[in-house]
Amino acid sequence: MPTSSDAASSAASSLDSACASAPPIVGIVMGSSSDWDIMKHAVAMLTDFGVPHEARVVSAHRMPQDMADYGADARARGLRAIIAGAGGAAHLPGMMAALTEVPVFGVPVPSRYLRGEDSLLSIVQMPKGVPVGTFAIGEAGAANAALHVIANLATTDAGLHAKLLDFRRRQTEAARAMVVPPPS
Ligand code: RP5
Repeated sequence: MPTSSDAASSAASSLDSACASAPPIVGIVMGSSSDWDIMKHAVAMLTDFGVPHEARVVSAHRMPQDMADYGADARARGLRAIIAGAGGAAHLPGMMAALTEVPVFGVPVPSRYLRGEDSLLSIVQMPKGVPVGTFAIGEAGAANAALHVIANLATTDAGLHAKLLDFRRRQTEAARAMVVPPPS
């Protein structure tokens, strides 16, 4: 079974044609290209499931107008979810959530000095009224944000639901095949 890191390593080049040519329904934004090593795991998951998406750098503090424009246009462009990753004083997910009614899911990116605990608290502690669904720090958070979006889309998409069931089945089989101690 291909692993998510296999998929992630080829994420940039493996957008399948259906995914690449269809209008995106999921937007992935991140505060810097330095966030890509984490956020590529969300891209890889959406690519594997054939969910049309786009990925862009939209820095909250360095590109505030671009961020505002992205949020303002998101719903009209057909986006049904936005996955926003940022590190440090991670304003992007919360600001994006303030700018659109499209649901926003935040991924705390590990930071140099506080290992992403700053990113996590910045994203998760939204005041009441403007929610950001917040995921784990790092790679698992990015992959799970995508899986969460996929699960939501699958509630009204039978084909995507079948793919999600298959993903879960393969994951279960892989876990059942595990032995301890693990082979070196
Ligand atoms: C945040 O600052 C980004 O999301 C990134 O995690 C962090 C560092 O950005 P760079 O200095 O690497 O561009 O805005």
